[in-house]
Amino acid sequence: MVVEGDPQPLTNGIAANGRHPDANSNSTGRHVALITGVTGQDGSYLSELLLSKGYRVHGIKRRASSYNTARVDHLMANPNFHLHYGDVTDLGNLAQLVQQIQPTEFYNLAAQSHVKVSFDAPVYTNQVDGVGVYNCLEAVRTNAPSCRFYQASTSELFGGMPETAPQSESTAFYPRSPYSVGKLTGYWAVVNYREAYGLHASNGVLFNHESPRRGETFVTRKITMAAARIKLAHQQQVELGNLDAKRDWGHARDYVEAMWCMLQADRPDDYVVATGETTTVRDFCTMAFAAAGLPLTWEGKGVDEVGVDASGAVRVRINPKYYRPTEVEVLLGDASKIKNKLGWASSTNVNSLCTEMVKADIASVR
Ligand code: NAP
Ligand code: F7E
Repeated sequence: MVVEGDPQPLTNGIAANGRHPDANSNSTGRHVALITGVTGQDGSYLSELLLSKGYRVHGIKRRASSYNTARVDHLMANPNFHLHYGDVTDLGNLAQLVQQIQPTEFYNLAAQSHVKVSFDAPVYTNQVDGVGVYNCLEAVRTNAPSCRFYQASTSELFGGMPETAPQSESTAFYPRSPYSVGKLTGYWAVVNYREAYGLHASNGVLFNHESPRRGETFVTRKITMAAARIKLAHQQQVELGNLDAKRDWGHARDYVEAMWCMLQADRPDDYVVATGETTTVRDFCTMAFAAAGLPLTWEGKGVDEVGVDASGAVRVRINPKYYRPTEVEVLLGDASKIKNKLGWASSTNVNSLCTEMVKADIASVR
């Protein structure tokens, strides 16, 4: 598979009349998905899942100065996998792609997804995570109104005040970062397009989900990479922020199945997706270092707290630069609705998730 605009021949299948052969899929019954954020963690797992179900998968990737397709490189040779350049801030581009491809399912996974970074780039984050959702919805509404729509909403919407846990579809929203304020716009845009235009549009309110493909600056991956590198003597220690934050961590591979389930339902709706178990950052660290064969003990308090290994070496330290201006303290999801209505449940616990990530990171240390 080659991306349009690359110096190689064009193989994204858009014909001279501007229509992709998939534009006839609605009449032939073939499932055709268009995924934004295809190069991200979830985009890669979702592409694998849909290809395994016989879908034709089209992904939108941003132009970058170096290749950014590492997570989907293994899919490039699949004739049912196509990439197109685009950006969710560009309505014209999205509208043209939807018009040409006529997808039967649209998954909007694109986002500036880092909460801490959103405090540094609040306006940009809202352009992508808020206005970008409107662009996707408008592209679908005006060019393929029977296409089903999935929006990557987030547990960050809840704000994580300890008294609100466990959080479910009926928990009030209290966004605590520019990221979650942007995602709040996206969430309500989806509800509004469903009610105003009858679009089959659903929000997946997903709690944190991780994998060996997780971005390196999210806390789980930062920890599993550090444990692997310290084990193999490539690094001495790691600096973290708030060790007391609690997260409900599931596996991305399980969570993309929940996305798909939502679009197979007769009626669109909004669903919490979570494991129902919450773990502190500190305990995740303990788990990861144990999986690397480096059991940790914790000493000191506050910014002076350290994680020490059996030889007495300090392996984890606090650096307040990783604290956030406003923190989301406790996320713990109640996923009863999706279990009861769609039969989805998480199948990976945090310990197996963490062990899988550490093993993968040990295998890839060079
Ligand atoms: P990720 O790994 O950060 O991937 C984000 C994707 O969006 C990447 O492919 C990125 O492209 C793309 N992107 C960023 N800005 C874009 C733009 N302006 N136009 C088009 N594409 C753009 O995130 P993820 O963990 O897979 O999460 C997927 C979605 O779920 C995101 O919307 C995230 O906010 C949401 N979410 C994630 C979690 C979680 O725990 N993982 C939980 C709840 C919700 P590049 O590869 O070029 O950067
Ligand atoms: O932080 C704390 C940090 O950056 C988790 C995104 O996918 O999930 C993700 O957002 C916790 C926070 O994820 C470090 O303060 C401590 O309390 O891994 P994270 P996140 O902010 O929960 C939600 C559901 C999304 O929607 C987002 O897109 O860990 N923490 N020390 C740290 N976090 C980071 N990144 N780095 C540290 O050194």
